[in-house]
Amino acid sequence: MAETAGPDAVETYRRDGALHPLRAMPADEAAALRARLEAAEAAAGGKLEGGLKFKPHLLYPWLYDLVCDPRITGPVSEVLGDDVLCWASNFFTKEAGDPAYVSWHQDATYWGLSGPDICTAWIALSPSTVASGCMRVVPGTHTEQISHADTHAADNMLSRGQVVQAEVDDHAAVDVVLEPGEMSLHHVRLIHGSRANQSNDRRIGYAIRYAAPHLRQLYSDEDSATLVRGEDRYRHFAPEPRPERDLDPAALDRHRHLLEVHTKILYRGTHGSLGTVPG
Ligand SMILES: O=C(O)CCC(=O)C(=O)O
Repeated sequence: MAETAGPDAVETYRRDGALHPLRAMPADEAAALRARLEAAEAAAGGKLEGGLKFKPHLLYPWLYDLVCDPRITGPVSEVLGDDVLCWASNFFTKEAGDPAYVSWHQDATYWGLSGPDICTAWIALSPSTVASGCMRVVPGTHTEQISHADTHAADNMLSRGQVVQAEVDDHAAVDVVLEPGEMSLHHVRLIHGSRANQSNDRRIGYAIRYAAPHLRQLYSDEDSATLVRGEDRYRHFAPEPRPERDLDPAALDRHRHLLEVHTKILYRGTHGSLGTVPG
């Protein structure tokens, strides 16, 4: 599998703030990952909710290996630079017929990071189609940060139900249709969202947030990230070890602390919560 986003990729990403579709792995590998996720969900008693939604790569070694996979980090490094940290990851899973949606937003809004050198790789583990509520992006909207309003609306999958305070031209939006094993890359300031899942299969996307190591966390003295490519000459983020096995107790302990740190960052000035981890 090519570890590159292909010719013109950097130019396209700079212009549009997004690149898609890119093949990250063969479909059968994506199916195996989906089966592994669904086994983890069955063991957890349902979807990875609450604290398990936060940086699950620090709780499941197979996700840690995925965020480090050169077939993903290679294309990411072409747009971010040779040195790449994984700052966070989470699943966006919509059940078949699920009314859950994602309002128009820019990721950078509540993350507290000091600059825009952050790129999400969104990996499809099931068909992400117009019917299943694929991600929709508005190309070229990544050039400025716009303020957001918190709605906390029911069925909105975002932490605060935040929505960008600007008129979004629906006709300018592009559907990011992906087959299992394909991925998209999007810029941290790109306006994007998604509609409900009207298909009869789950829509499972794994969003991995990659950042350049020169960035700093502005909302907390403490933050952490995993070096996935190159070197970290800045050490602004504490390193994160690979979990030894699914939900191993040492990893759960470390994760509980990081969850508290991130709850303070993401919900600064509010009483929101990212939830808790079991155990
Ligand atoms: O999965 C979706 O529909 C939205 C994903 C998203 O908002 C993100 O990756 O930042």
